Amino acid sequence: MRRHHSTTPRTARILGSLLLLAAAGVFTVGATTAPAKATATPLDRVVPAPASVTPGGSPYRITRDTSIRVSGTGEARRVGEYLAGLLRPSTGYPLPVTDKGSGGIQLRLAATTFGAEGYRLDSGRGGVTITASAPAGLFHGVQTLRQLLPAAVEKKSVQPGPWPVTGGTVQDAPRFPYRGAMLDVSRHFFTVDQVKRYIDQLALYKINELHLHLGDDQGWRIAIDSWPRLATYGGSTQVGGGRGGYYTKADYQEIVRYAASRYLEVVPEIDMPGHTNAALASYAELNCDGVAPPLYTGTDVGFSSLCVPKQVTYDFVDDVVRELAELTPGRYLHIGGDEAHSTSHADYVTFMNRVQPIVAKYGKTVIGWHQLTGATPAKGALAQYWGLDDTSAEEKAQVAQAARNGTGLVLSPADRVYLDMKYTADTPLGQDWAGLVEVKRSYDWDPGAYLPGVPASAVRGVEAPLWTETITRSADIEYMAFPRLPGVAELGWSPAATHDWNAYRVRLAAQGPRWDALGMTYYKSPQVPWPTR
Ligand code: NGO
Repeated sequence: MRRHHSTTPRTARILGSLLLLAAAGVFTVGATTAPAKATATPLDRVVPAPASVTPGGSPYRITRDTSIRVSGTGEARRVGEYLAGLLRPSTGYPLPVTDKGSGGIQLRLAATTFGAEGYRLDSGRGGVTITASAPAGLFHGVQTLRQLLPAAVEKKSVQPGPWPVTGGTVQDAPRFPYRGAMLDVSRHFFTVDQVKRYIDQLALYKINELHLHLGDDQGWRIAIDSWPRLATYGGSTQVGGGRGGYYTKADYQEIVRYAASRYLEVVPEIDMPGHTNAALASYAELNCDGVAPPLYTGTDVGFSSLCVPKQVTYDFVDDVVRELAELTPGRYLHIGGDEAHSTSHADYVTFMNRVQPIVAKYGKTVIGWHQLTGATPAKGALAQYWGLDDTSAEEKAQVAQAARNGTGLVLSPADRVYLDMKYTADTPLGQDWAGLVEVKRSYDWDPGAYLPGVPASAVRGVEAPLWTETITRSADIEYMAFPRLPGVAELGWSPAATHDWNAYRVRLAAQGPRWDALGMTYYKSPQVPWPTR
């Protein structure tokens, strides 16, 4: 029997869970009581919630004899190697990746109806099979398998096991195609390794877009050969006056390559025409008065603007966009466009009318913050909404009108999903201009129905931005992103019918031991029933 897990009667679910526990040889009563021993995780205790879950049959147990079997393209094999790399340190098993034999863990590419990112996971006594149309689907299925294994699987040293996977079927595909996270590497610089660490954490929740905010008043972070001082001078500091830094082209390509290996597309952003002090400081000719301002290490916004009437501005933009597009296999190039308070409205419109075709000329699709809808968004452009629940009706109507005219939307409401907002007044990091955002608040809204007058088809997805005025270390990134980021990932991935805070908080709580095993920092929100040891 196949049933949608959100509509599964509670009694049937509890009974199913008891049977699973009994099958695993554990006699703990109650489906929501975390068993003390490593036992099979219920198939629906996964974040983001799978589209459909059908428990049943015997569990599979990963043992010393398990092989990882791959079919199809070289990419499927790479996903198999990635899975082996996850499982070998903690299981201590050899887990060879092979295209021979049957049983074990099988990654199968085959024609399916669940799209490029969907997958089916079948688990039974003989093995676990993940089937998908494309490697991205296999990769997402692997993340589900990972969460079905005990949290200790994430450790880097050999653990006792056992390593059971509950029997049954998960069939899954995303609700929205765009499920993003943004990292502001301008206010504080983060190294390639720090970005990779975050990418790995995002991949666990099936995030598929990594938006990098590469330029702002406080720092320019990407080498541009035709304007070298952008990086060497414009990148030489950060908020608070530290050393800053920038990515060489090789560094940046390494990030792009690593993200692709985790099925994330990198969306580079150069914020324009405002938020450009680092560029203006690097080249005097970009300023209307021809005078370069000093570097800036504060946190004010809205004071800088490229010089809209000067031709050199567009020569500059053309060079930057061309070089960035060359480094970008992804579809999008984000041009910012927020808080252009030092640019007149007429100049803003002129600027966007000249810059958007440059992005198109180099084969990329424009994304802009939603203020772009106050100009004329190019055909196919996406607008990223970062207003609040109580943003004015006029501003929301302007965004909705653009959406009705064909502009796609990515939703990042600041008082819901800005990861730099404090959880509570006591949160030591972050800001509170958009309010305090506890875990429930960031999860408990519906992207499909959030903005009035927006056709459902215009909503391409969600993104959780992390601005870094107060964030300097990986531990800070993690503390602000976890546990809110998985909720945003779930809003982007899971069917609306699965949305249920009370069920979600239990699934979220089960992630805590995994983050502990991974050595991650996170906020132990009192809204989440974290397991006690
Ligand atoms: C705003 C502003 C950023 C800040 C951020 C801090 C947008 C799109 N522009 O969001 O420059 O860093 O708030 O929360």
